Amino acid sequence: MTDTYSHVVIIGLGASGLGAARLAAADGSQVLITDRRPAEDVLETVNILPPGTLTELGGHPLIVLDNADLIILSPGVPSDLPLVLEARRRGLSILSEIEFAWRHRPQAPLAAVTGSNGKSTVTTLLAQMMRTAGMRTVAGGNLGPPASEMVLDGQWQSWVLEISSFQSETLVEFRPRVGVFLNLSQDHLERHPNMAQYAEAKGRLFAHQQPGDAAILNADDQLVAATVTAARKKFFSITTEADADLVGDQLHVGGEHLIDSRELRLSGRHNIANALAAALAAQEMGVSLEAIRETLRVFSGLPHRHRIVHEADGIRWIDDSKATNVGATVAALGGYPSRSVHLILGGLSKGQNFSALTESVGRTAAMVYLIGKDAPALAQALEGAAPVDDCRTLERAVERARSQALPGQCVLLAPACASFDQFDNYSERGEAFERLATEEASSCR
Ligand code: UMA
Ligand code: ADP
Repeated sequence: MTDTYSHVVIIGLGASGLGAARLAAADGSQVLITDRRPAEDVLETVNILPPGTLTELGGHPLIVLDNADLIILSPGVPSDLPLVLEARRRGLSILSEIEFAWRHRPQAPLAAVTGSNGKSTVTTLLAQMMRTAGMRTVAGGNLGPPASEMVLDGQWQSWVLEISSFQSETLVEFRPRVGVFLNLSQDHLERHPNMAQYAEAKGRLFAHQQPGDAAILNADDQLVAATVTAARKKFFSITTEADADLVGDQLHVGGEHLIDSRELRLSGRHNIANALAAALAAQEMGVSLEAIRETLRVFSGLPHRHRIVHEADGIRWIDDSKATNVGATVAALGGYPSRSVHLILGGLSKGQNFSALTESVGRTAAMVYLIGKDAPALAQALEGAAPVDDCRTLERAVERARSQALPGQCVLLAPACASFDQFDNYSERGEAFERLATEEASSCR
């Protein structure tokens, strides 16, 4: 039975805040929602709030806490926000939106997926495996829809949630039956003060698991493998023997043959790791090996994650716009021959140190084209590793790559950066890339 609260204050009027407001209103709570943005910027969302919802916009005055008995945080709200610090000082209950939602369905079988990269892919793949096995399963969380909207929808038996570090940072009792930790590389250091705290935020997902639960961990990532949890640990690896592993081209789970990697529709070695992680998690959720295999034979991945979007004159154009951190770009470059990639990099660094790019860019890049605000930091990190052309815009980068690329090579957008300096989001950046690649190619014929 969910705790009921009389006065709920929600911080942040985005997708999660709106979902939480609807769910709290359905519980019968009086809801107040506060956003730092002024009314004119959030009017559209205000208009679809449940009737009777109070709003405090254009800032977060402490007075909103006066009658509150629960504070719900949107993921984008940092836990050192003065309003949150004051709520803590007053001893008020504080929950993240994801935990607020989970507390409405704590008994429903839940798999939760975290890591720096591959979360959306594995969340979607795992949910698809469960559906192939006949389960009524929904997927959401960080990849959307917000968990609160999933609870309101209610037409399901089991769920798979993608959990970001922003969401796990403040988890209190959240307990997935199966937790998956894919990998850890630098990301979101604009929010987490250092790697240790970023890792700790991710690790909280496993903190309340019990021995009957399972933690699916990457044996190839030391920090991930050492995750502290009371759950049974199951390991996956693409380099060594593990509960799910790769021997030659063959994927195995629990000592049984699963599939030949050449049968997978997903490409890249990082996606073999994702397939193994999803397979282990699916088994723990009660999915048969046959249903896992069947799903792996048809699942072709999500848009903007290392997908070929155009091929002309012997040159492949690959959109990996979702490679918004160094780890994803290094993974993307994993399978390419020496000096064969025309690589487009740049955007907002999010506090990352780019030196980890040097080895793989040096090995695979024929040329690097830089775009966006943090191009100077990238140019500095890559000095001497590969020839660099500062193009500033994606348009110019595509034009330059088109003129330099040779048959047999590829043009890869895997920017290692966020897109917000020049685009609304990574999807818009990926769509622009595909459009420019196609237009450029046809106008040059
Ligand atoms: N806001 C405040 N005060 C603050 C900070 C933010 O009022 O101090 C307000 C903003 O003005 C804005 C609202 O909060 O109106 C935005 O809230 P939010 O940033 O939490 O975003 P949502 O729209 O609720 O979307 C969130 C996730 N966003 C973030 O974590 C930044 C979405 O993930 C997620 O899909 C959605 O919840 C549903 O669960 C996006 C994301 O970029 C895709 N995630 C990051 C990532 O994947 O790397 C973590
Ligand atoms: P997330 O939800 O964690 O951002 P996505 O599945 O959306 O993960 O993929 C984000 C980026 O990471 C894409 O560029 C994708 O090609 C890359 N990627 C996917 N899986 C992995 C992995 N296991 N290791 C490293 N990079 C990966």
